Amino acid sequence: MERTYVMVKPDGVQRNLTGEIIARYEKKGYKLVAMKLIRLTREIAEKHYAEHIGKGFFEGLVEYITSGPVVAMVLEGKDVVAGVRAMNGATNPANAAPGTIRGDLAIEVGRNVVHASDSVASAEREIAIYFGPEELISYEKNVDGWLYE
Ligand code: IDP
Ligand code: MG
Repeated sequence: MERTYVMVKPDGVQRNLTGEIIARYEKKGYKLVAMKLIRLTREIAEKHYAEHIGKGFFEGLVEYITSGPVVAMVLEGKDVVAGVRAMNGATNPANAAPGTIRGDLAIEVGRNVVHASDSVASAEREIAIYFGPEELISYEKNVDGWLYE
């Protein structure tokens, strides 16, 4: 089953949106297989956002993402990478559709409350940054038969 890396960013934690954001994924049917509250160091932030090093917004992004604790998690489900990206909405909340997390809960691109991996390859890379294999819990849920044929 596919997995993705998701993170409630510091603004989401500070604005007490952690529960609401996780609840949306849970209600959809995605399964939490790992979760923890952490504070990113600059080193981890640079690793996570390596593709953006050198861009104009990079320093602001590092300041933002290291400014307070984040809730890091791994979600599992069929096509979960694309599914969570769709639920999160466009990177800039100004362009994010109502009904999406960013469309409903955020205003500016530099405060867009949530992160999710953009591909299966990114998910594997990002999960490995934040979690050891022993922290990923595979388990059955009785609801699985009501979610998948
Ligand atoms: P994503 O989070 O939707 O994958 P990316 O393009 O990978 O979007 O950018 C990573 C993060 O960097 C965004 O979520 C946002 O917080 C921040 N960011 C991206 N573009 C800008 C910008 O133009 N100004 C300020 N922050 C930006
Ligand atoms: Mg990205």
